[in-house]
This record gives sequence, C-alpha cells and structure tokens, in this order.
Amino acid sequence: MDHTKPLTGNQAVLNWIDEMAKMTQPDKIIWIDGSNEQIEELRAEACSTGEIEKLNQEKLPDCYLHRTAVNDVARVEDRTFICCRSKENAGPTNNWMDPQEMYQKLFKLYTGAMKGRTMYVIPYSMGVVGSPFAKYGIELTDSIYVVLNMCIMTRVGSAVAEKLGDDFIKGLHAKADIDPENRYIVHFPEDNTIMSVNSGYGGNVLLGKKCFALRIASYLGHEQGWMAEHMLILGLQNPAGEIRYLAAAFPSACGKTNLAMLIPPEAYREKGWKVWCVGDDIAWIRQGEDGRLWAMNPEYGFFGVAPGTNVKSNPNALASTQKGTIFTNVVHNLDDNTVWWEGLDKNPPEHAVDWKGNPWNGKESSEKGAHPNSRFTAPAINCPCISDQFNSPTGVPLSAIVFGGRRAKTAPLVYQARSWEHGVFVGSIMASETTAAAAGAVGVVRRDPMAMLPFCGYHMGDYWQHWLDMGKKIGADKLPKIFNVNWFRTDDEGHFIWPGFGDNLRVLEWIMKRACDEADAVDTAIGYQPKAEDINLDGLDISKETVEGLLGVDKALWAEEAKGIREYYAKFGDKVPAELLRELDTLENNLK
Ligand code: GTP
Ligand code: SPV
Ligand code: MN
Repeated sequence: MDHTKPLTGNQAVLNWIDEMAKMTQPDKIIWIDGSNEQIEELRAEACSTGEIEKLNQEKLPDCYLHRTAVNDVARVEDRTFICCRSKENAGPTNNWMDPQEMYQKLFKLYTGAMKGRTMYVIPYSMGVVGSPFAKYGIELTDSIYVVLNMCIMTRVGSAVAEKLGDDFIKGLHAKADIDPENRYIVHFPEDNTIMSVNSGYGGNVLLGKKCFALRIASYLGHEQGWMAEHMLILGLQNPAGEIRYLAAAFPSACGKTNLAMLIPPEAYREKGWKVWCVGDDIAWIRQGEDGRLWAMNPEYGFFGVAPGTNVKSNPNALASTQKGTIFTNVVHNLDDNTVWWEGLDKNPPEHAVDWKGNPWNGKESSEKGAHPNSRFTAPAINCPCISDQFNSPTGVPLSAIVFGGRRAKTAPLVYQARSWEHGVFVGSIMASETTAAAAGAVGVVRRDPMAMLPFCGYHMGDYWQHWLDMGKKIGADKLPKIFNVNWFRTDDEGHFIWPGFGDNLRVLEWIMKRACDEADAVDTAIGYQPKAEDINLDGLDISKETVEGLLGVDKALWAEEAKGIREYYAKFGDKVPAELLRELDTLENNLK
C-alpha cells in the first residue's frame, strides 16, 4: 500500500495539510487508513525506536506500553486556551489570547518542528461514520503513539476521509521538544481549529477527545442547539428487563469509568439487575424525534485511569484492557513482561520498571510505581458490558442526568433537583477536590460546573443559559430528572464512608425509580432525598444510621456553601442567568 497518497480529493483538506506541512516541514507525509496492516507496521516502527514496548502477547495480545516524559503526565489547564475573537466570549474560566497573536506565537513554535520526522494524517470521526450526528476531523501529528491511540479512541480511516466536508475540524499536533515552557493546547472555535504543541500526553494530544468532542463541540452545540458534555452514559436494566438510560457528569478521575461499567452487588445480580455501558467520558446530547433528550457517545474507546482498577473495583474495565490496549505510565513487570499499577493487586512486582523508566522493586520501594494519572487506552468493544446501543447513530433516550463530585463533607450521598432549572443550578454549583488528571495541586476543592470547567469552549454563563434554553425547548414533561451524588464523604479519620463502586447501584436504583415516578422522597432544604430505608442495603455491612449520616444536610456547612456560590457567581457578572440567582435565593431561604 502506498500510504503517501491522499485518501481524499477534498481541496480544502489538501490545501490545509499543505499549509501545515510547509510550516512544520516533515520529511514525509503518511495517510492513516485505519487498516490492521498499517497499524501493525506502525507498532513495529514505534517498537524499533523504543517509543512503545510490546508486552507479553500470550497474556496481553496486541498490548503495548508507553512512557511519557516525566514533565508531561496530565492535562495542562493553565496552558489551555480558547482563542475566539472577543475575550468576553471565552469568559472568566478560560485562558484567552487574541487569535492572530496566538497564531503568530504558535507559528514560531511549529516552524520546522517536524524536520526529520513523519507527519501522519489521521481522518477520524466522532460518532458513527455516516450518521447524521457524526462530526469529522483530521489530526496531523508527528507521534506514532498518538496515531495508535486515535485508532482506538475514534473511528479512523478511509471511510471517514470519504465523508470529509469543508467543515471538518482541523487539528495539528507536534511533539516539538516536549518543552513545558512552550506547551500550548489551543482552540480557535471560530476557525474549527485545534493546535497542540510540546506535549505527548492524553488529553493534550488526542485531539478528538477533550479538544474536539468537548471544547469545540460545546461551542458548536451552543450555536446549533445541542450539548456536548463530560458525561458517562449507561443503561440500567431492572428485573423486569426494562433498560433505562442515564448520563452522569463527574470531574476528571471522579468515577465515570467506574460507574459506567458497574457490576451490581450479588443480591441485585440474582434478581436480574444489569448495567450496560454506552460511554465513559463524553456525551453528545440532542433532542430526538420523540422530543426527548438523546445521548450518544462520540468515542470508540476508553482512556481510563489505571490506578485503583482491579477485579473487585472494576472487572469490566480490567477485562477491556486484556487485548489491543496501550498502557501509559504504568509499571512494567519484567518477570513476565506485563503491567502493574497501585491498586491492581497486593502483589507488586520486584523486577520492574517504574513510570519514569527507572528500575523499581515494588516490595521495597516507598515510591509509587505507576503515575497516579497513568492510563489505559482500550477498545470499547472489549468491554463485557458494552451496550448494544453503543453503535446506535442516535444514542439512547435519557431518563436521568446525574451530577457528582469528590466532597469529603457537605454534599450528601444523593439528592434530586426539584425542576430542570433547579437541576441546572445544582450542576452549576458543583465542587470537587482536584485530582491527578490535571497538572497542579491535588485534593483542593474547586468549583467545577457540570464537570466542564476545563472543557467548556465558551463563556460559562452562556453555557448555563444554554442548559436552561434546552430545558425550555424540550419541556418539563419530556425532560430527564436531575440528581446529584457524592460517593466520597469521609469520616473523621479520612476514610470513605460509602463503599462505592458496585454498591453505587443501590443509589442508582432510587434515582431511576424517582425518574420514572416509582419512589417517594422527602423535601429538604437542598432538594428531594430518599429516606435511609429507601436505599436498599441487602447484603451490605452498613447500618441505616450510617446511611442517615451520609444523606444528612448540615445547614451550617450549606450556609457557608451558599456564600461561596454567591462569590463564585459574582465572577460571571450579569452573565449569570436570573433563574440561577432565584434558585440561590431559594436555597438561602430554605437554610434559614
Ligand atoms: P476521567 O477519565 O479522568 O474523566 O475520570 P473518571 O471520572 O472516568 O474516573 P474513574 O472512574 O477512572 O475513577 C477515578 C478514581 O476514582 C479511581 O481511582 C477510582 O478507584 C476512584 N473511584 C471511582 N468510583 C469510586 C467510588 O464509588 N468510590 C470511591 N471511593 N472511589 C471511586
Ligand atoms: C480527563 O482528564 O477528564 C480525562 C483524561 O478523561 S484526558 O483525556 O487526559 O483529558
Ligand atoms: Mn474525562
């Protein structure tokens, strides 16, 4: 196969590639057709240079290991920009620079950046190729690691190239020198353009994911009347065999992948409860033909957090990683050429290499072997509980939307919003402790509205208004019900009180019953809540009193919270929708 031959005759595409190649000056240009044959060739080439390592092919067929530079292990929010013409449109939560100024700056960094390297042209689709909701992009990159990841995370190849129109999303990635001082992840929403330079890590460089499917897509959704959200999508099958769908927004490394693939507790399994995974990170949501909100997963794989994933916590995720998977920044077990991470099992390897590439003895070392944000890139179809709707072009109808974060105190196990407007308020006031998914301090509580703080491609105030407008368009009787959960409340010693993981189904059961008017609730200061006895504790060693504590709303803490919300809203000036200010007034009154 001659891979230098363009896969499309679209002149807009070819002109842009030409322009980018003139600037970056690669030695050659290779088109990615998505064939197994080409993927095999690229794997072999990347192995020959040490970019990836081939793992034990009997135990982990088609699996590979990659280590990034030690200064390049997470998304870099302080170096991520939304460059629209007016600063006002980016809003106070995004970094902004004038587009022309930014293009100039990037031009210097990209000039000659691919000298001596190959530029790969990846035509990819977010969503089922050819479906009305799919959107297409091209990523140009000089990293085989990126090509191989994109081939797992998105639908790649010739079929996409044939569909490319003039509105394709342009993405340029160059590793350059992996220089953290000159690392930029930049979005030009008005030009359908993404530019990433000086990184080789996940969300910074797999441009279909956070850059396109959230930042650019949220901007497009605002213009076109749909939504792009940082949400898992799951189907909950009850003993009657009915499957109802929900989407849930939790901040990075706060439990989406785990919830999306949940295995019910035994008492539930026996009765026939089952969870089907439609997506674990991103949902594109629109009004369906029946007038309801429908959610589809534009991705094709999982880029999941490795540490903590084990046969007990998330067997489905673990099973998903047993073939065709790329592991990034985990421990390399030299005894059997496999991988390990903290929380996989209690048996760390003694002859191993840590995520930094240094010799590591898991029995003796006091340092972590895997980076806390080490990840696996696994094909979604590997997942034993993948939904039969995964490839549905329109996605699934939503009965419920769930928000949640990591809060040691304040937020209760679960509560329900009283209306769509109240639900938008609940999403807008989300707060969560920061995690290793982004560079910077870990464990600091920050506001992360709808888990979209790092991913909203326009003004956050306009984004809240868009949620309210979508609600008006759909109408109360057809809208999903909105809930908030918190699996992460801790006791005085800092231990999680709620068992979490599979047992979260106990809360989902109440949520789904409420969403379908099949369960009662108590009206509290913050919204509707179950009574402790409404949460099924069969087979669980936890008392009703403990659940009462988990559901408890501490009015003094919440009064503090309300004050914090008012301060936070002030950052957005008159862009805060009046409905949300009214909800805040109501909350404050209820707390008196
Ligand atoms: P991104 O891929 O970064 O968007 O993250 P995510 O939301 O998919 O997070 P993920 O499911 O990978 O969970 C991240 C971390 O949270 C892991 O270390 C999990 O072990 C932990 N976690 C997930 N669910 C629970 C839970 O119910 N309880 C507790 N205590 N920890 C959980
Ligand atoms: C997140 O940080 O929310 C992720 C991982 O899902 S990354 O793709 O790096 O953004
Ligand atoms: Mn994510």
